Amino acid sequence: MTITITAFEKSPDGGKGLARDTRVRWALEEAGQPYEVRLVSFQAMKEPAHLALHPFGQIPTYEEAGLALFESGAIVFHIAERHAGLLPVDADARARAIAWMFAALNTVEPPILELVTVRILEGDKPWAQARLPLVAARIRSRLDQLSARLGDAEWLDGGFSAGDLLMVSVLLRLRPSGMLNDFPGLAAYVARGEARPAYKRAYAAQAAVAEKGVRDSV
Ligand SMILES: N[C@@H](CCC(=O)N[C@@H](CS)C(=O)NCC(=O)O)C(=O)O
Repeated sequence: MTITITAFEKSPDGGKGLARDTRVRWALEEAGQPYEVRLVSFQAMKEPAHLALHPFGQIPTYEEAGLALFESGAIVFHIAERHAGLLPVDADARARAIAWMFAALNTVEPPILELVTVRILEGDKPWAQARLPLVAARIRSRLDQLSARLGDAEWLDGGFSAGDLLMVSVLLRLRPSGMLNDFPGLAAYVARGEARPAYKRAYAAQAAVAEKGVRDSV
């Protein structure tokens, strides 16, 4: 059954892997599942055909046989449920890994997204400079807590899981800010995620879209 996901035709990050199709690609690579990608423009994302797949007109989406999904967390969870390697078999360990998936998306990602919002979308507002340190402090607080929990462990709870996949994906969004450098344990954790062959394949695939875009435009 062919799996098709959607991704930006022209990612605003220029192929740095920060768009959320990368986490879905990564999960599919970890699970050893081939997939196809339909690239969509910003305009196409807001048109009825795409809105039928994604009510908020965003990427990524996931289609497989009669199933269509949106929300990167739900998609990664679906992949992890259907294929071995991303969730432990033991029921309690599996529940803890799922808790880390939610923690990544629900507790750690929101303040990181706020930083992106205040820097890029609200950067020209008169209050943006005053708001920045508040948002940064919220992120630091979360990173302190996460770093304390991770300690010297390789992954968040035993072996690598979908919880780590999402947490690393979320933390990667901080790279442009340089904030991760103040948390060497977390920086090393992120580097371990990036060193996984499945991540490298996912990263290369999304980067190739951006590179092709540049080649086609010259
Ligand atoms: N919570 C959603 C967020 C999806 C999202 O924000 N996608 C971005 C790309 S990473 C997007 O499509 N942005 C374009 C837009 O919102 O118009 C998820 O995790 O899938």
